Amino acid sequence: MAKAKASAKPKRSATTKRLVAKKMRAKTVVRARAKNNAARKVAKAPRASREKVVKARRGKGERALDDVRILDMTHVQSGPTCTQLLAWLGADVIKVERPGVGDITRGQLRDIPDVDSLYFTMLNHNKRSITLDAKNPAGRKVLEALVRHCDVLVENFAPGALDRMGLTWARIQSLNPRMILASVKGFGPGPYEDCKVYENVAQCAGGSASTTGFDDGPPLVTGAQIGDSGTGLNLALGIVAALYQRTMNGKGQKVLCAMQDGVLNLCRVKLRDQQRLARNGKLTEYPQHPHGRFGESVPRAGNASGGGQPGWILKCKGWETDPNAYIYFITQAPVWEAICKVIGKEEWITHPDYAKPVARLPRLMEIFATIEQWTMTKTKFEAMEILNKYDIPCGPILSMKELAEEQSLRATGTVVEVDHPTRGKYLTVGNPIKLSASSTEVRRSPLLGEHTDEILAELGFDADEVAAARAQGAV
Ligand code: CAO
Repeated sequence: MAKAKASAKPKRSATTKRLVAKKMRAKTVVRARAKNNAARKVAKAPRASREKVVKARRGKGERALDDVRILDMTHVQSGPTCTQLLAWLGADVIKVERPGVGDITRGQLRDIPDVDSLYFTMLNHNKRSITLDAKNPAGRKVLEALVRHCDVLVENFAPGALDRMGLTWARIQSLNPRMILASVKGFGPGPYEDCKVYENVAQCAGGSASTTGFDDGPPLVTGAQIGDSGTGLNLALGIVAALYQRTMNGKGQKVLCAMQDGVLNLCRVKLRDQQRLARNGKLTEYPQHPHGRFGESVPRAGNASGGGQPGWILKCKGWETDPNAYIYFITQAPVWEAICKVIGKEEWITHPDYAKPVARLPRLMEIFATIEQWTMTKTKFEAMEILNKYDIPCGPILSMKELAEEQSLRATGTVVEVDHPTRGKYLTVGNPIKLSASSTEVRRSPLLGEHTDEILAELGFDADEVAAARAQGAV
């Protein structure tokens, strides 16, 4: 960063110097008073809550985001994935929920009556929960105290909902000019900006559904939550970038991640193909080539690889009864000779119709059918073992059951067993981002309002104020 030249600094007059010194003394007094007040609060608190107050103080850099406080006004999936990641990176995430109601997912897809659903628990680890009614004046007071207290406000309400709670950007900035306001919305500015959006709407509007599935079938949505969790990831990155920029300019800013944009970003290769199709009228690595027809838009390509190395999903031994006895097989050009040897088609190594990648393009389906004759004689794991010896890129189709039982994923903390006071033990997906100096400990999700008293005390509300707010149903 460029530093201002010393000579460029205007010289101070004696009066200015006196005023500056006075200001500095006043600042020191205010700081000392604040410090004493905080110390008094800790000293006055009973031992157990004193420990909580001390614990709640900002961290010491053991985790990447130890110093960051998040006001988490997210619900459902997209926003909660973002704040869960930030919590895993060390941020103190305070989740605000409506009294008696909470995040709607607490009660959705329940597998145990009256117990927080896996839907909720698996998206809200390592957070604290405070209940408050943002539309009640006493609740609003708490909310505004939280805005002053936190570094980032994350929300994914329907468009306009935050404003209706009184938290316009202007109000947020007047309360805390350093605040970063991070939002997920379905669409960015444009014709659909006011629409409510769920995962599959984003997949359809972002180009994923029109390019997923087989040519002779309808558009398909994918199981991966690219609209929700994908956008949550984008938002987390935006927040971290805004926090970094704030260290340089001292200012907050808005971060907006639209789910349509997030899905389209993940479908980048299909926009690439759209332009190739427009130029050449065909996509030679697609299964439609050379026998099918291409229209004006990128067609659904079944299981074709999205890149320059053709691939397909092939049956393995047991496919008749096991829906996941399949392997993804890539005919990577540098290992073509090895592939031919493994499947017993050595003549293809030099045959003019098969030797070069371009010659193979019109014959890909025939080539994969031949390779499949070989994979069908092996289980997917046997095939993996053989193919990997020759560096042939391939991957077994793993079921959720297999992933849940995979010990290597347990060892890395990618799949974690968590204990919960009302549901008992369950499995979750841990932090997919591994930092060497910021470890992740996955802690259970909070019960509804579990930390309300603790957080109100941290914000400086005394027992009478808390009782009054509670009597009004504000917290
Ligand atoms: N106190 C008082 N009111 C609260 C509150 C609190 N603590 N928390 C929420 N509310 C209110 C909101 O103010 C809003 O009220 P109004 O609309 O009357 O002002 C209301 O609860 C509901 O908010 P919502 O419209 O966001 O919720 P919804 O269930 O109707 O819609 C969703 C859900 C996801 C479609 C919508 O929030 C949305 O489009 N979000 C943006 C896109 C997104 O993130 N989608 C991902 C969803 S995961 O698949």
